[in-house]
Amino acid sequence: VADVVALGESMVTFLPSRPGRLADVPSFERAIGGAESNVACVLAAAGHSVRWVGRVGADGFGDHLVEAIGAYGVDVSAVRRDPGRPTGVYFRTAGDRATDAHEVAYYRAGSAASAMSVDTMDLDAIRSGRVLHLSGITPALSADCLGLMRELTARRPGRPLVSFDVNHRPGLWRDAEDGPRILLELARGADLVFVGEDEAWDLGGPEAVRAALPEPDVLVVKQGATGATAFHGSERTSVPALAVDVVAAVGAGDAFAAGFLSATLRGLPVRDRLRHGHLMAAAALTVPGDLAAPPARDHADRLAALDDTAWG
Ligand code: KDG
Repeated sequence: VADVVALGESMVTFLPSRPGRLADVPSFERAIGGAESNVACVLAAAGHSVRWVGRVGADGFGDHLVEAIGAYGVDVSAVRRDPGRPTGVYFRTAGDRATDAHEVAYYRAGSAASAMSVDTMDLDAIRSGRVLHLSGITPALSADCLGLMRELTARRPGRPLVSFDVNHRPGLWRDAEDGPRILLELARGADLVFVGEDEAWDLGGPEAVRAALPEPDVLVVKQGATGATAFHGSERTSVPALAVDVVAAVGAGDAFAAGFLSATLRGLPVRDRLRHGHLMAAAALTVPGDLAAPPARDHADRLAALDDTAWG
C-alpha cells in the first residue's frame, strides 16, 4: 500500500530565462509543474512510497512528465494517456522578489487532464494509498473533474485519509463566484485541509473555514513568511517560518504539504508536522522552479527537534 496517492493535472512548465514581462522574455527552460505531483515528488524524495494519478496526452510532453515524475521514484503506472487531447503546459515570469507578483499563462483548456472523471479514471488506484492528496485546482478544470472530486471527497467507510490543499486559482474558474463556494464544499469532505491565509479570506476568513469543517479535521493555515498555524480539535499550534532568501515562491505550498504529510504519516506531533512543512518549503523557496531536493530525513529530524529558541 502506498503511503500517499496524489491526483491532479501536471503540466510542462516553462521558466523564464530572465526577469521581466511575459511579453519581453525571449526564451524559457522546460521544467515540470502540477501542485499534486509536486507533493508526490517531494514525498518520494523524502523516502515515502507515493503514486501520482493523472491524465496526460499521448505526446512528447506527456512522455516527459511521466518520465520526470517517475524519476523521483513516484509510481506513475496508473497515469492515463489520451490520444485525443494534449498535455497541458504553462509559462511563467520570474516576478518581483518583494511582492511575488508574476504572470502565469496557462495552455491547459481541453487538456487530457481536464477529461479526468469518475468514468475515465481508475478509482481503485486513486483510493489505494493510506492518504489521498487532492487540491482545489482539479475542480476548476471541468465539470467532469468537479464530479470526480465530489466522488473522492464523499465520506465513506474505509476510504483513505483525504488531504485537500485549497489552492484557489481564481483565473481557472469560469465563474469567479463558484470557486470559494465549491472549495469550501470539498474541504468539508476532507480530513486534513491546507489553506493559504489569503485564500482563506477568499473563503470567508480562517475562523470561518475552521468553523465550516467538521471535527476531527485538521486545518493548516499557511501565513507565508510569518509561519503556519494548525487547528486540531480544540487546540491551535503555530510555528514560525524559517527566514530564507526567496528565489521563487512557486512550489513552496506543495513542499509544505509534503513535509506536513510526511511527519503525519510518521506519527509526529503537530508542532513537528508544521516544522517539517517549513523545512521542505524553505528548500522550494530557494530555487526558481517548483521542485527542490528536500533535506535528508535525519537532518530534517535534527532541525525539527531543536528547541523553541532556534525556531524563533
Ligand atoms: O503549486 C504550484 C502549481 O501552482 C504549479 O505547478 C502549477 O499546478 C499548477 C497550477 O495549476 O497552478
